[in-house]
Amino acid sequence: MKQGQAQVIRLEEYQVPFYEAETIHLNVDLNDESTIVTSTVKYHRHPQQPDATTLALHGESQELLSVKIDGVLLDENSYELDETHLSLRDLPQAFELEVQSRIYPQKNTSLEGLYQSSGNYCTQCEAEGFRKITYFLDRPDVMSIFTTRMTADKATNPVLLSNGNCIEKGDLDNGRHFAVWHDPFIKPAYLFALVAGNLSCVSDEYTTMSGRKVALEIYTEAHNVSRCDHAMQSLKRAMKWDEERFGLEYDLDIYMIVAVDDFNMGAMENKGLNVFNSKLVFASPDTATDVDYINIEAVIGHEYFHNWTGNRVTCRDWFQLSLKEGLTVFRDQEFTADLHSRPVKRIEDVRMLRTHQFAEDASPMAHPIRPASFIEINNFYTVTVYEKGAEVVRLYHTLLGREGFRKGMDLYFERHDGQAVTTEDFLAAMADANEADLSQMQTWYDQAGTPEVAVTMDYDAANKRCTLNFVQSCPATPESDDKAPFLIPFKLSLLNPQGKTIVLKTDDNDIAADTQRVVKITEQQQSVTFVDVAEKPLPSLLCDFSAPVKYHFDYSTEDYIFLMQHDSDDFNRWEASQRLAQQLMLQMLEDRKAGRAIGVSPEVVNAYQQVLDNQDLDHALRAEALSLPGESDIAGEVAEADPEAIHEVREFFIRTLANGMRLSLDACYDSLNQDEEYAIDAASMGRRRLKNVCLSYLASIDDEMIHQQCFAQFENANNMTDRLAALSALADIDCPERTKALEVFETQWKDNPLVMDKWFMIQAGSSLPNTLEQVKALQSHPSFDANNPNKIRSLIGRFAMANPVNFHRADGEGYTFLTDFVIDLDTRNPQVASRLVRALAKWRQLEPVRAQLMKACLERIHQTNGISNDVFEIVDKSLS
Ligand code: B3K
Ligand code: ZN
Repeated sequence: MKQGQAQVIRLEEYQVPFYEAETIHLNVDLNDESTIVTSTVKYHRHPQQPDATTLALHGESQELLSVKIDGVLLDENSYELDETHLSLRDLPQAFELEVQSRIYPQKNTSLEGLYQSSGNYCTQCEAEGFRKITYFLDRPDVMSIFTTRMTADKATNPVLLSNGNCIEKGDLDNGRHFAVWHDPFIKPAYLFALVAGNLSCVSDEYTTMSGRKVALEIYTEAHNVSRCDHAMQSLKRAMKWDEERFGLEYDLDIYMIVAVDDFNMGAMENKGLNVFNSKLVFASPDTATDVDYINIEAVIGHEYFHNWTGNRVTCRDWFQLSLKEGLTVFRDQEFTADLHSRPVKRIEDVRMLRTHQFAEDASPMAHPIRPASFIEINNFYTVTVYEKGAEVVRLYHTLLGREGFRKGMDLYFERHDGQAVTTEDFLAAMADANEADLSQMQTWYDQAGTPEVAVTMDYDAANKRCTLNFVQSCPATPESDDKAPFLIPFKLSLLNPQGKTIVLKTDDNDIAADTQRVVKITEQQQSVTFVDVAEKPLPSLLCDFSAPVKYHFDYSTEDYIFLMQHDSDDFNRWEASQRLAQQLMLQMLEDRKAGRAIGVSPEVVNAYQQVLDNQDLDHALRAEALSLPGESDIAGEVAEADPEAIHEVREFFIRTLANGMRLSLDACYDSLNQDEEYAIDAASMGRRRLKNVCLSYLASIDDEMIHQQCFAQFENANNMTDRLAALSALADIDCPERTKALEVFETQWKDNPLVMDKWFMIQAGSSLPNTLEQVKALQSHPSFDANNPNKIRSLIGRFAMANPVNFHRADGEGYTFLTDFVIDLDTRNPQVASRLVRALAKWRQLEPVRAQLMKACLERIHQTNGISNDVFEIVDKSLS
């Protein structure tokens, strides 16, 4: 049904709205069967639309009860109503519109608009969920003052929350009560939120830099209050950090966070009333891993930082999504880097960008960080808009320096506070504040694809000159084949044969002389020459990953080993370990295909062992260097990928390293496997990380003693990080300890849904051959819930997105399973279905037999009657 209807929305067709909404009063009457929403809005004609007399309000999934203009009831002939709009005509310059409608939150399985989670009411309005609550101009450039009155049964819904401040509350007849909330800041409808239910509150307080007291409140179901401390402390750290780093202070008297179990994504930055997926709020050492702790802090920070980058200054339209998301991700990355280990954070972010965003850029879903068109905006909350968007923001920071960047941010807020703006406005603020010409930055917003830079080096020994030549290109992507050159800040250094970085000078008077240099590549081809280079150096390229590009340089194995040992840039030392592993595994794949024997040289084993043994390097960085590129990273580098071959080669490489480093692995594991009190600081997390990397290497060796060692760690651990690491090592081994550990875990945690997510995830990610059958069986487990996004992501998502060897089973059963699941889920929750179906999108990168099987599944979905716009868009783009 949708195929014919799917409408493409284009950036170039943007028009200012005909009318603006000054104020909106919502009256929400929550009842067991249904909810009656009355919205009263003061509209006036937009100054740039002097001739407008019509207004098409967005609205869907509701029963319209009445429409009044300036108090006069309209009859059905005076407006038009269809599935998505309420259209009014013959309108005056200004008027008050009252619309009443009925909605059914209890039946809302899409988790968009007003819905229920564990019996409590909550909302999700971004991007276009408000239109499922009432008829309104649901677009981000329409900003209004919101006042919300809620009425509900007091016994079942003692807590009634909305944005801003509570200005009135009281009891009503029949056991009901009411509350009125008023938000003094103008905002678009996507930032509206309402929560009602039986929730407990954890409260605290923060005093801002100007001395104002802000009440901090986290709302959860009663049994989780003891797990909110980390979230609360994280919030306070975020508030302080934003004051110190960006001079930004919180603006309301209260900041609330509500944790819910059913949520389509991570969290939502509604003004003064964030709604969070409970997995990003609750933490205790026995239930949350180190990664969970860090993620909670980062996401609490991210949503808090949106108060300025997103809420105070918002997006003109949804094409500008990266304006708020890329910038806010950049801010949360910096928050984590400032509070913990900067190099480790950078490594993790780059790993994530490469694995997921580079893959997206190479897929049929490739889009610029500011897309030019979409069918369903929910499909564009992507790693490109978020993570590549953050990298583009980081480019300004690299080009302008910390102070220049801050000047740009200050000007951006000075100019645009209270406005809905575009990425051009951000670029202009950065440029104007620094009197810099940044016009070429626009290319990053308009062109998709991962730029590639081919680097060569010429060394002129006679004149001691070293020239680096750069040639940039960018593969064709759906929006264009012919790309203009990007502005690429390419940070580099040169290592002399003793492994020391040399001072870089382009001529004798070079005042910028330093051991690292940011070369601004602006042309398709460009060179830079350094003088006084006494001996032929080895370049260390793209230090700190200074731009989201791929580069090629003809490094040998020995070069990488040299860089692993000597590079003074933490990031690039890690990078060398990754590129070496990648290069070797790609070679092994070719050897295997050609029927040649595969092997790993003692020099290579030794290089990784030296990293492991290097006491001068902190534990986390050693762990990162030993964590090799994943199977999907390798798949992204080959044509006609064969997931089975990739899996075998990678396992072989790890096993060979493990056997070769056995003594060091044992020694390192033993030295780190000490009884220590659990703490969430960078040093303790680093120790656990390295210990568990050692354990996972050891587990690749088929040895009964090691199975017992894993089980011992599983049993004795005093925290979830160690326990889960042991369980996940066992998950890939067919041994009695595996079965026992899974049983013990299930018995202990069957009543904790967030911990059970981990139990599902571990099994869905197993490389053992019967995993698909296990996943199917687990769908009937009492803890599984096919309507809960966390459960779906843990079991089905993990299997389809992060278990290549089993998802890509040669018989195609993995694809069939996912396809059936997606078609069924789409009828209830299109957003989550549309995330899952992306697993099929990269069919063209697979070897022909699997590619055809995947394509057939996509075609089956494409032909299914009634699929949502969400799923249709992904499937259609994947096939075209
Ligand atoms: N802004 C929300 C994401 C909304 C997703 C809507 N499909 C969370 C965030 O990025 O902070
Ligand atoms: Zn965000």
